[in-house]
Amino acid sequence: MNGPSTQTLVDSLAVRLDDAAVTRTPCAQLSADHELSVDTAYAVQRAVVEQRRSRGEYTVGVKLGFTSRAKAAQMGVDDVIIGRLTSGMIVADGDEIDLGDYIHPRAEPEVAFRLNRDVVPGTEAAAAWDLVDAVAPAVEVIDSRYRDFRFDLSDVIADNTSAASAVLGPWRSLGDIANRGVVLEFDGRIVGTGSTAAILGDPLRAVSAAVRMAHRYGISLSAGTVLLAGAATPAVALQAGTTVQATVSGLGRVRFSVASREKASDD
Ligand code: OOG
Ligand code: MG
Repeated sequence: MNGPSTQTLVDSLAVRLDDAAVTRTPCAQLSADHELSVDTAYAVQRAVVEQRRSRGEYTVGVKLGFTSRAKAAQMGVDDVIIGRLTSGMIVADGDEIDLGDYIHPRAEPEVAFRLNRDVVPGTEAAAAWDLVDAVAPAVEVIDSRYRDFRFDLSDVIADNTSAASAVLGPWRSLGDIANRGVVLEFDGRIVGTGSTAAILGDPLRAVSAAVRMAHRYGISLSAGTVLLAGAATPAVALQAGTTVQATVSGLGRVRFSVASREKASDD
C-alpha cells in the first residue's frame, strides 16, 4: 500500500520522534506540516519502535489509550488507540526513575493484564477472560515527544501513544475487577481517584479491544504479553523527589520514586 515516497516520509517522521525521545527535546506536531491518515500514523509508530529495536530493545506488551472519558477529556482525543511497550520501558515495583530520562513525564494509574497464550488473529473477542493469566496494578509514565504535550489523533498514534515507562505491581490471578476504586498518591497525598469501571465499562473489555486492534495494525500478541488497559483518571505531572503510589482496590498497590540527576549534582 505504501509507495517508496510514503515509506521515506514514515521513516523521516519516526526519526524526528525518536530523536526527540533520545535527546529529551520536544518536537513540533507532525500534523503541523503533514496530514497523516491513521494507518500511516501506525506505520510511523512501527518505525519508531523499530528504532528502539535497533538499540537492543524488544516488544514486551501493548497499551491502550483513551479507554476512559477522563483521559479523552484531558487530551481532547476520544478514539481508542494502541501502542507498543518495549523492554526498556519496564520498571520494577519499588524502583526509581530519573526525570532526566524524560521530557515532561506524567503518571497515570492503570490495570495491567498478562496474556496466557499466543493470541492469533481470529481469536474470539468474547473469550477475553480465557486469554488472561494474571492481573496487576500498574502506573504508566507517559511522555509526549511533542511540545507542550499537545497532539491530534494521528500525532499521538505516531508517537507510540506517548508510551515512556510502565511500573508493574505484583501479579495475581484474575478475579472480578469491573468496579474497583483506583487511587494515585504523590508522597501520600491523593492526586487522582477513579474506578476501573471507567475503562470501557469494564477493564476486561480492554483485552478484547487490544486483540482486535493489535491484529488490525499487525502487532503480534504472544504468551506473556503485558497489556495496559488505559488510565481511568487524568495523568499527573511528575516532580523530582516524589514517591508515587497507585492502589487498585482488591488488587494491591505499586510504587516508585522519582529522582533527578540535576538535583543530585546541585546538592
Ligand atoms: C496518550 C496516551 C493515553 C491512556 O491511558 O489513556 C493513555 C496521552 O495521554 O498522552 O495512555
Ligand atoms: Mg495510559
